[in-house]
Amino acid sequence: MRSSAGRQMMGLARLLVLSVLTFTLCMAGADLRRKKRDWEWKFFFVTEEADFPQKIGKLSSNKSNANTIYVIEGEGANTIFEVNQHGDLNVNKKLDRETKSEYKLKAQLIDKTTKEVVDGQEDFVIRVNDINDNFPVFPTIYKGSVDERSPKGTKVLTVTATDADDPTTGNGKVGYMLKNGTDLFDIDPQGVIRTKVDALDREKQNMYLIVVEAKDMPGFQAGNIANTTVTINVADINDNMAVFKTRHFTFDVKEDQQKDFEIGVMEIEDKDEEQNKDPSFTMDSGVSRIFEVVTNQRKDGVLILKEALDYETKSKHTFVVYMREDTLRSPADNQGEASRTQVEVVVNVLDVNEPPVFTQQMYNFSLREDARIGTRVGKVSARDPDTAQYDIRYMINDRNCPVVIDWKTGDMKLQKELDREHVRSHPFHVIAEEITPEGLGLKSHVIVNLEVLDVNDNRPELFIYKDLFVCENDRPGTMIGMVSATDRDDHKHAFSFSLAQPSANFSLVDNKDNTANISVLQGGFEADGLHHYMLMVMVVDGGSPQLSSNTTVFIPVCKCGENRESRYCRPAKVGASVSFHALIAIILCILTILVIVILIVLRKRYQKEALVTLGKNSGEIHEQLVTYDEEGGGEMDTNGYDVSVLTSARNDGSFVPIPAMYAVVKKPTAARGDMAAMIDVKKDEADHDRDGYPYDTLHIYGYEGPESLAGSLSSLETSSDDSNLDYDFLNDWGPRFKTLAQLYGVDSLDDGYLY
Ligand SMILES: *[C@@H]1O[C@H](CO)[C@@H](O)[C@H](O)[C@H]1NC(C)=O
Ligand SMILES: *[C@@H]1O[C@H](CO)[C@@H](O)[C@H](O)[C@H]1NC(C)=O
Ligand SMILES: *[C@@H]1O[C@H](CO)[C@@H](O)[C@H](O)[C@H]1NC(C)=O
Ligand SMILES: *[C@@H]1O[C@H](CO)[C@@H](O)[C@H](O)[C@H]1NC(C)=O
Ligand SMILES: *[C@@H]1O[C@H](CO)[C@@H](O)[C@H](O)[C@H]1NC(C)=O
Ligand SMILES: *[C@@H]1O[C@H](CO)[C@@H](O)[C@H](O)[C@H]1NC(C)=O
Ligand SMILES: CC(=O)N[C@H]1CO[C@H](CO)[C@@H](O)[C@@H]1O
Repeated sequence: MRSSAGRQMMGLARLLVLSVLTFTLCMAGADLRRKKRDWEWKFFFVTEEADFPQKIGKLSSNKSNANTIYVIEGEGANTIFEVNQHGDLNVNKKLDRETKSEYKLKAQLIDKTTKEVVDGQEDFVIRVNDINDNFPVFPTIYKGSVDERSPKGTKVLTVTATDADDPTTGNGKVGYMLKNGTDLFDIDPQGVIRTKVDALDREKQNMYLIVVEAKDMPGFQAGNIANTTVTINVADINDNMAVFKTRHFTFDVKEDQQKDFEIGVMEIEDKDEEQNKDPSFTMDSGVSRIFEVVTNQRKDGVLILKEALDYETKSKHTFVVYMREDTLRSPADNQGEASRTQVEVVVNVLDVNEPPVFTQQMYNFSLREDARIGTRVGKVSARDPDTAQYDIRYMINDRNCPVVIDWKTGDMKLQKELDREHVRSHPFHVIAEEITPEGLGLKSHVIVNLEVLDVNDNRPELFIYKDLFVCENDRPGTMIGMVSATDRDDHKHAFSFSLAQPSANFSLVDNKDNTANISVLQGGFEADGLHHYMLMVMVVDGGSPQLSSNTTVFIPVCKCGENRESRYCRPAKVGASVSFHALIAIILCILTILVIVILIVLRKRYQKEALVTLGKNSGEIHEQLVTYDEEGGGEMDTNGYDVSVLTSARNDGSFVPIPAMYAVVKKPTAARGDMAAMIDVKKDEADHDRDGYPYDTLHIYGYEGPESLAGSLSSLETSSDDSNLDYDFLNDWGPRFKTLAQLYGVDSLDDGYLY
């Protein structure tokens, strides 16, 4: 609270003076002393920070005597404040007004022995008197801002210091003073800082630090002091003229630069902050057609190309660019530099080798579709825009182009026949290339469009609305149908219709609107009679030269109902409905399908043969096990096998193959009575049977008969005698049965069972 002992002493001295002053004032208002009941009443005052114990007053009642005592209660009673028998009120502690400025208490007079209340309870107040023991405080750091060139007296900011001391006294009041910067700023008693001049210049100094002092007891020399440093920023306005950095700008630009090309930057100088730079640029009208100046982010001038330059036309552009600022506060700080707001600019155009230029952006030519090959189409022309003026050669790099070009002159001729009904226009590119000594000349190309003009070269085609037929009950004059025509040529159609051959049965009326009506001339048609009628209609198109076509219209005769709905018509002649071409097409189709089928079959066969030669290794071969449990049921089984047949076969020398489920083998016709022949036939059959069972299928040929060496196993005939057997025939069987023949030959073993 207090800074030093010296200061405390001074403060105390001041306090004393004040206390006395206050007290005197109180006494002067003598009627403050209240007479109530028997109390002799008083205000009590105590000074804060005063030494203790200290008597601050006396309670007194005229009822007090030796037997009575004073009793107090309330805020601070008997702790801070004590009363003795005589009513002397003492303070036992240092008090601080800023903590508590008033104590409310009550007093009573009590009989010492009986404890009876002698004089009733009464309130009284002890006030703490202020001394200047607190310093002013600036609660925050202050920052302010003011525009440069602001008029004198412009408010910048307000500072406020607080003082905890009693605000009703000088102790708690605060006065302000600037400690420095007083040449530029002022502060008033309320702490408002204002400008004192109108010449603040951000470009000279953009910030001021000013010390503000706050002191209590304003008006007195004494008092407690606090100070703070206030920051005052000077804000920018546009008060500096933008000027060009240099007096000349020179730029080089290639002549082939496109529109909107950025030629260069013309730097400016402006001390103002960016947002307060506001230059705009102008040029003489002749120049502003070619060039344009815009500002970039830094507010410099950027020279832009507005139109393509041409070195050959003008190789150097010299002009003046003017700059001004519309929002400038005048007079500008740098008024003296006004001459630097305009600048001379030189743009040098640099020569560039440019590709050839065609005389037109695009060429349109047209030819009649009947134009002959070699007809002149037209001419394109290009030139070298450079000073070198090289010759040009022309090319068309399109093999399908119907036009050839003379490489030297650019003349074009037709090289293919045209057909408007096929392609209406032929767009193509013509390339022009400079012929330079080095070879690689620059190229450019142009689009040429060749339009094909129409010639009436297509005959009209008859067009029949709906089915045309005539009814048996049609009356003369009945309209049986309408025809029209189409034409692929491109002219206004004006078809005319007539009958190429006069008809006794029908009439044709040209409707003159590209249609014609066909009507019955005389009735009496019979569906069972003539198959159909034929009408030859001639159509002439309105083109030039005029073309016509004759078309035969078939009109069948039908049995009809009431409203000409046909019920039954004689079928039209086949030849009439199916054209010769369609017939050919159908036959061709059938032929093609046939050939394909044959090819597939052949291929299958070939594959099968390949399989056989490949042998068993091929995974394609299906091994098929065929079980032949075709053992007859014996003599008992007269259902499954007709034993009589077997028997008869044996007896009459014929044999009957047993029917097998799987291998149905044809009966060899010419093998009667000759087993050797039969085996040969079977072998041969098996060898050449491509479509039959796989080669490893077991074939069993049931053969039971007189020729079988095994004879009959049947018990029907048990009379067979082994001695009858003659094996000589084995020799006739050829080399394959040689071994057998040796074994069972005449002069071999006597018992001849062959298993
Ligand atoms: C005390 O003073 C009051 C008036 O001042 C008076 O009426 C009263 O009688 C006095 N009491 C005594 C005991 O003197
Ligand atoms: C005022 O005094 C402060 C502290 O000494 C200093 O920083 C500031 O620049 C001074 N201001 C002026 C305007 O002289
Ligand atoms: C401002 O107050 C500080 C302490 O709060 C002191 O050091 C400084 O000297 C004072 N400046 C002036 C100009 O009174
Ligand atoms: C060529 O024809 C096109 C469209 O058919 C047209 O836009 C163009 O202007 C024509 N050019 C010339 C040079 O006639
Ligand atoms: C041809 O037939 C149409 C439709 O039936 C009819 O409107 C038109 O009048 C006929 N034209 C003539 C010339 O009779
Ligand atoms: C069509 O027939 C008419 C008359 O018979 C004949 O004069 C004409 O030349 C024929 N037209 C054609 C294209 O055959
Ligand atoms: C039904 C009918 O009138 N038929 C006639 C059609 O025209 C031929 C001659 O072109 C006549 O012979 C038919 O009698």
